[in-house]
Amino acid sequence: MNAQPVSALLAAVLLSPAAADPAASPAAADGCPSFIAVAAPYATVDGRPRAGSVTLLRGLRPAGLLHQGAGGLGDEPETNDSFGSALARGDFNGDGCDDLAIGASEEFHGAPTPGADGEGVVHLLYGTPHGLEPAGRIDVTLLGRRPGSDRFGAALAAGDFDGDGDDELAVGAPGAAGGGLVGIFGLGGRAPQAAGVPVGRAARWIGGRGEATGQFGAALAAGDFDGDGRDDLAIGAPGEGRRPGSGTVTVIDPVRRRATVHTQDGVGIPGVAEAWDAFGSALAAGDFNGDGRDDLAIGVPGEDLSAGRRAMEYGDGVVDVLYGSARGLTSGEAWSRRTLTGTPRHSDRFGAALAAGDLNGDGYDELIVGVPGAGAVQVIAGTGFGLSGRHDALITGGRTGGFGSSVLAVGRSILVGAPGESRVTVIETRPRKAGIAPGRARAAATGRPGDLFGYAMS
Ligand SMILES: [Ca+2]
Ligand SMILES: [Ca+2]
Ligand SMILES: [Ca+2]
Ligand SMILES: [Ca+2]
Repeated sequence: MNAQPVSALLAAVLLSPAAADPAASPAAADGCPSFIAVAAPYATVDGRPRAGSVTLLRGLRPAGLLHQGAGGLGDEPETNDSFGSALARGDFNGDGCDDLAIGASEEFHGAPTPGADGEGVVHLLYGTPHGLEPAGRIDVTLLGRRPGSDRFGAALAAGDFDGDGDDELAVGAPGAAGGGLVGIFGLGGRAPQAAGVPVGRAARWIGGRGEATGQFGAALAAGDFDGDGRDDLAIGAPGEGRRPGSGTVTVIDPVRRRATVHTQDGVGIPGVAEAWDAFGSALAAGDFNGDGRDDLAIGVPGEDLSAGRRAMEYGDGVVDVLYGSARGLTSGEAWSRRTLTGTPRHSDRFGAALAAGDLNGDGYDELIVGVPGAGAVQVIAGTGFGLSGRHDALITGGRTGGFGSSVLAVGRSILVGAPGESRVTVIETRPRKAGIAPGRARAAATGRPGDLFGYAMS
């Protein structure tokens, strides 16, 4: 999801149970209970506002609550920690059970610096037959850096970058000095809690020029774009670019040390890089045309299409999609509410959140696009020819609360977060020849007002 600073208040998590729906849970390895994690980074914990908590759902029913200072997680819940700033699910220790990484991007290791962005920490939990168990913490010192206003843990992604069968963890620190930094943990059979590999503009093999407000690492997505059997990492830097805030996406192979920088001015990408487009503020990888290589969807929520007041915080929004090939990500296309159902408005922020998943089971991933300014989600069908605009579905969920600020595909259902109202809705889908038709919608879980329940999901 996008990294816009969250603003709100108070309160511990209050959960409303929902009906069991085992079909909507991801498959678990034998003996490991499956789970979905929902973050509430502004939840009050032990009287500390914005300390943050993460709710575990089983069968889409609340089944556990995680926060700092309990259950062996370590640390203490402190005001403004924002535990749950990002989530990633992966098998980090290679035992076949899904594990969970939780960012707390505003954590300070010592006394907080008033008004400054946090240093950040990431908590690891390993999946076991008894549920998730704490597996340590990682921070920027494991990249050989001293902590600063890094916001380490503002974005997370899991992927098997070295191809050895277990997942590595990529951690974004978009506030790190030099315009942002990404750390990759667990490469080459190392434990994810050991020293990681820093990836930033200062590295010669990455190239490009670091910009103080570039936000390199504000969004991350892992996918095998060239089909060589190892995942690649897409790194969004929505504040970088030729114009202020136009945005860049850098796709890297951290093992071979290769990098390609994409912008809206690049070959294969429609559109022109303009100020405040925020290209790369959301990313999702999926195989939209079923050729065995992952494709990359890039959110450009600040893109202008309609007449309307131009400002940093607004945009009609487009999503650029680059298709994978043996040479990596090459040809592209653009999607917007001009080419899909709906009419663009300057406050839509189409593409502020993205997810991919094969909702109808035909072998082609669908692309799920959050449109939080319109309180909507759009689903574009995957086909053998790629995404198809003739088969899109528009799902609306109310104009308030930011419905569509976060999205997640779970089996044949879609989870949609409305963090402004601390609400997560599950939308069932019905398969069509291409793509889906929306079915029943119901509340999956809710949190207390102001705790931003649903800000991130995994
Ligand atoms: Ca595991
Ligand atoms: Ca690996
Ligand atoms: Ca690859
Ligand atoms: Ca499909």
